Amino acid sequence: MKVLVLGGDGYLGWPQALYLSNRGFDVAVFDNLARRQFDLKHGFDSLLPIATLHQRIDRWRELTGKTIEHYHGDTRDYNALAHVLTEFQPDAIVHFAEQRSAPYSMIDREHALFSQENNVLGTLNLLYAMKEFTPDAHLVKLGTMGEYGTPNIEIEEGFIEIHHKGRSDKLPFPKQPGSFYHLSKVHDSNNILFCCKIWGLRATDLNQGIVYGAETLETDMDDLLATRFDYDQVYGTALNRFCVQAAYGFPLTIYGSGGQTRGYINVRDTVRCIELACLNPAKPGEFRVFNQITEWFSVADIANRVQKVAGEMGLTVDVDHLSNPRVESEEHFYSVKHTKLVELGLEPHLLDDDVIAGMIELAQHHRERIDPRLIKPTVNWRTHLNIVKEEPVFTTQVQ
Ligand code: NAD
Ligand code: USQ
Repeated sequence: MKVLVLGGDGYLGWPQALYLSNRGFDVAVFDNLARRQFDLKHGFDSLLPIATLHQRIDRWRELTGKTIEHYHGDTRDYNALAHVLTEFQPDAIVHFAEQRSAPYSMIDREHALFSQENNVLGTLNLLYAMKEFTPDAHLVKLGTMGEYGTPNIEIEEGFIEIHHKGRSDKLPFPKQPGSFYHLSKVHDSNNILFCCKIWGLRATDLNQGIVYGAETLETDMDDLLATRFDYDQVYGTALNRFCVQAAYGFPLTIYGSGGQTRGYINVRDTVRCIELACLNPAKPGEFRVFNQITEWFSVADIANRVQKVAGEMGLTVDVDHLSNPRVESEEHFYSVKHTKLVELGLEPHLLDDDVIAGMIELAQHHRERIDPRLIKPTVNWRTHLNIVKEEPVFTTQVQ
């Protein structure tokens, strides 16, 4: 099977490309390197040093004899998509290539516009390119659990049976996203569903939870194969950030009360989920949704567990409750149906103390690379609508 990984230089795209290549898939990656540009512009950096995409691919070939094709391009560039689809002729297209940070999308008007333009128009462009050049390919699209928000009922896997005034229908589950980034994923989902309906495209929308960890079988083979690991306030996600904070001795940054509950998944399970989606494609015209999480925790639960494990490792870690820079429920019901990937064969790696200890050890190993200026949140959900900015709402300095 030929799999094209869009966003194949990113945190998840790179280990995905390695994982599939290692299992005999014919893999190509497509990326515009925008994520690396963001770091260069703002002085951010991955905790783990990452090799260039060329170095990574060369090292993989030296170690395994396997080739990963590389295309430099932007999903908003129709010619670039036309080129890769006609030349590589993928059976499956795994689409990671989006601006994926909620805080980034809430910096100000320009960043909100960029997030939606990059994500929504890039994906719409891809849908047109698929229709024209590879109408039988299977789109495996990375969505997010945050599309659903935190409703006061169990979250179904994409669709919900509604009974209303004596009639019934199965409809897309209501969406209540919490940032312009999360909204971009909702818009993508609607566009993909529509294109499956009108053109007979086949698609799987993976509503993925927060990913943690940096190590897979393949990335562990060599330092040059490492994937990025973000801990900063814009791209770093909760558990990854807390492990780095613990290793550095920074108080764990809980936003608000910490009752915010989210679905989580280990990066080792992410790569398997996507393999399962590729191996079991949607039918022509079908739009499927899988909830790609393995368990859920509140932010406070996660912080307490990191504090406990760090304590057992001899580290003294405080927990801080910061004024919440986001607008979100801090106490709410949360329950998610997530059986479809398990039915296809997923055997989850759940979060245990050894996993947390391993992440803290990784951060300790790279402690000299941790920049404490990048940890405190400075993007605030409430200030992005200021038309006249009296002071920058985004700065990499700790306030
Ligand atoms: P990432 O930022 O590390 O990787 C995204 C990659 O896509 C980057 O290499 C970037 O350069 C590239 N890219 C962005 N826009 C592009 C464009 N227009 N054209 C070509 N390339 C482009 O992000 P990630 O953490 O690997 O996330 C990958 C996907 O998974 C995203 O769609 C994200 O929304 C989704 N997701 C991530 C998480 C998580 O916890 N990391 C959780 C749920 C869903
Ligand atoms: N949070 C803290 N302290 C921190 C960082 C985050 O309390 O230092 C809280 C946030 O307020 C939020 C929760 O932790 O309530 C999750 O935040 P996050 O930054 O870990 O994750 P989020 O912004 O939701 O985004 C991440 C990825 C995104 C993906 C999403 C999956 O960046 O690409 O779509 O997780 S989900 O959350 O299921 O929508």
